[in-house]
Parts: sequence; C-alpha cells; structure tokens
Amino acid sequence: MNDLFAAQQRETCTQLAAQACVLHGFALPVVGALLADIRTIQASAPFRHLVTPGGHVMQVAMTNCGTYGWCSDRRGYRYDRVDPQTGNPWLPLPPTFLQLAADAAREAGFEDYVPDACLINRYAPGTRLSLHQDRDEHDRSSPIVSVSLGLPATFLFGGFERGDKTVRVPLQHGDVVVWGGGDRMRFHGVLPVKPGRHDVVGEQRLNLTFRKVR
Ligand code: MD6
Ligand code: FE
Repeated sequence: MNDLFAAQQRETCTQLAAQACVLHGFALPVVGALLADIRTIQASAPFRHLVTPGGHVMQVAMTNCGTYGWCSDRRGYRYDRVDPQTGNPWLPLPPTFLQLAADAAREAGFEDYVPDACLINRYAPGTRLSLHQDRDEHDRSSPIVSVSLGLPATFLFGGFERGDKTVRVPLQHGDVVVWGGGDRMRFHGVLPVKPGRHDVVGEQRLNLTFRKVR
C-alpha cells in the first residue's frame, strides 16, 4: 500500500450496518501507550486459555482490566470483579484506554461512552474465534468498542441467528470496530490468523474489547 492510500485509509470509516462501523487506523496515534499498558496488565493478570462450559480450551488467550473481567469455566460465562486465578481485582482501565474508547464511540455516534470492562485477547498464528454473540453484559444499550493490534485478521460479521450469512471484514493494526444499538447482538467471529510478523507487535494479534457491563 502506498503512503497516500495509507493516509487516506486512516481517515475513512466503513459502515458495516446502521450502527456498526470500522474506524480505520483510529488507534494508531496511541498504539505505543496501549502496548505499554497491556504489558503492565499482563504482568498483574497473565494471559490464560479459558475453558468453555462445554469443556473446550479456548484457542484465544485472554486477560482483563476494568471493574469487571470476562471469565469462563465449566460453570458458565460471567463477569467477575476479581481474577479467579489470583483472587485480586483486575487493574483499572488505564486513562489511554478510556480516552480511546470514548473518542471512537463518539466518532461512531455514541456520546458519553464510559466502559467498565476491557477484555484483552491474544491470537497466536492459526488461532480463531468462533461465531458468537456478546450477551453476558447487563447493559446492552451501550456499544462495544474493539481495537485491533498486530497481525491482520478477517472479522466475520453476521446477523442475529448463528446460521445467517456473514460478511468478511479485513482488520489491520490500529483499526477500531464500534458496534451498538440495533446491531449490538449480531453474531461475529475471527477467522484463523495467518502466520506473519508485525513490526511492532510481533507474531501475534492483540484485540481490546471494551464493554459497559453494568
Ligand atoms: C476480536 N472481537 O476481534 C474479537 N465482539 O478479536 C469480538 O469478539 C468482538 O471485535 C464484539 C464486538 C466487536 C468485536
Ligand atoms: Fe465478541
């Protein structure tokens, strides 16, 4: 991609549905701060492979920050104020995370977004996330803001039934997907991440998913 096209891409947004869009490159100005914060968070709450209620080990490794952290085990999916692995509260949402999430939400038409949870996903090459709905949040009126870092990925964006047709959405380092209103409950997933090395993030994809749980 030449520089002119890259510069143009940074300012564009792609509408996926009435209230879902990709803000291309929106996180690029704060990537350094985000990665530094992720290092701090993972030192306190290391990435781990959760077990689903069905007994499968998730391919994506996860950790959290914020008042609530998303957890899964044999008993089910839920949000917990403490890391079940240590019993310690999750670290608070860093100011850079809060600012980016609010700025992206506003850009997409959602004012005054104050998330209380951030799930951090780590994808090694070959890792996928199967189609799902984000349905464990008490507050479903607030949007979800999702930040992609590192290796590119193909996001699958579907309808309101698992079997509905999906579109493939290419996501690059620095892209932010905002997702709310009537489109909040759409099925979505991530195709297996292709092997590669990103200049800044290395051989992985990181994803920050902000939610307002309560
Ligand atoms: C990911 N994202 O992109 C996984 N959920 O790694 C999600 O599951 C997701 O990106 C809701 C809204 C946006 C997302
Ligand atoms: Fe999701």
